[in-house]
Amino acid sequence: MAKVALLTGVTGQDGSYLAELLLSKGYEVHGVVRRSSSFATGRIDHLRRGYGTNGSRLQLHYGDLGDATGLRRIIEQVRPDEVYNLAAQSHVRISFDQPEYTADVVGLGALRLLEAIRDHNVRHKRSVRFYQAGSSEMFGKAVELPQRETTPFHPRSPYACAKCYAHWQTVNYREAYGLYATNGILFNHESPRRGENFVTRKITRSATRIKLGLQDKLLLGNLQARRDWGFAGDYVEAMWLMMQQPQADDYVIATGEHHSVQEFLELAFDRVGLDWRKYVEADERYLRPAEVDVLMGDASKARRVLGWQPKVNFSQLVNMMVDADLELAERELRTLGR
Ligand code: NAP
Ligand code: G4F
Repeated sequence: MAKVALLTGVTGQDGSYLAELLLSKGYEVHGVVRRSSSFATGRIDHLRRGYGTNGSRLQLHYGDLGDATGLRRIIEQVRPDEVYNLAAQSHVRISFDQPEYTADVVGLGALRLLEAIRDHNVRHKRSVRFYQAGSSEMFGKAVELPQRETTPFHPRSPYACAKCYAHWQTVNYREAYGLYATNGILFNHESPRRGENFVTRKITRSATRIKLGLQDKLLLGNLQARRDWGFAGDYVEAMWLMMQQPQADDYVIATGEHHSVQEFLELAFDRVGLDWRKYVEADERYLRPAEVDVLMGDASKARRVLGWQPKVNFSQLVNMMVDADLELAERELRTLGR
């Protein structure tokens, strides 16, 4: 019998890579999508093509992390073996504009799923496994560098506070009810599928559009912030590995290197043969009320226990994203008939 996985956030960057990975492993995959006035399934359409005719094992269900009844119904219908909670209002800057909504979806959303799984397990004598998409943002104001599983949290945004709540509820359900509930504490991970308002994708999209004359400048905030950037495709493998262990636990997933936003800019613009200084302007709208200056993770526990390590390095990641966005910009140019 194929294992059954349920993914919230299946339409997001990580959801799309994880769905691909699980399908390739023979899973039956179910995804939760929220209703919107236009389709949000662009990242997973290639996995759904022919559904109903060629037996695709990806099925979608309307649901929302704000709606506990709906989540419970989906879990009852799908009867998953593994639930990956990837859904979130995941933009840190925007969480300062929408703190209450962010806390509801990110913090209480995780609790709604945990409660639904707890009841489902008791009712059906099952042991559904739960993965919580935790974030290095929880470390926030660096107490130590690199950050590891034992580093205390010091969240610096409504988003990070909500992720801390979800993290501790996940630990609590493991300890209180014996749930197989695991926290991945993932550092920044990017890809050509990254949302366009995160800094890496904003840079690669702009550099390539500027190169082709589709845009003339790029407005950015703090260029000195430093992040530990990896490739999303590598990071979803770590999520799956965490869910295959005999015991649930918490793991940091990171590359162990940190680079500034400016270094990312330099590499991306170099790749298309441009000098970023001629095009980038500072815009205080992109500054945050509280900034996280530096994040860098120590993933030695994941390496030791899960046998996980990243395959794509920083410059390969930048090049992969620039090359994909150059193709996208060329398509845009053709659509404009230029
Ligand atoms: P993403 O691209 O922003 O995707 C977020 C997903 O959540 C989308 O599918 C979105 O649906 C869905 N969603 C948002 N609000 C929802 C709601 N109320 N109910 C149901 N679904 C909702 O994020 P990502 O980069 O893939 O990240 C995946 C998870 O890992 C997130 O929880 C994020 O906070 C966490 N994380 C990410 C990173 C990173 O560097 N990428 C690092 C650490 C942790 P729509 O498509 O409809 O918007
Ligand atoms: O790309 P960012 O928006 O990512 P951030 O804030 O690090 O959060 C991402 O990674 C977290 C893991 O650590 C996830 F939990 C979270 O969901 C998300 O995926 O910003 C990175 C840095 C920040 O210091 C920001 O101030 O880039 C700086 N930055 C400078 N100019 C900018 C911009 N960020 C954005 N989004 N847009 C700018 O114009």
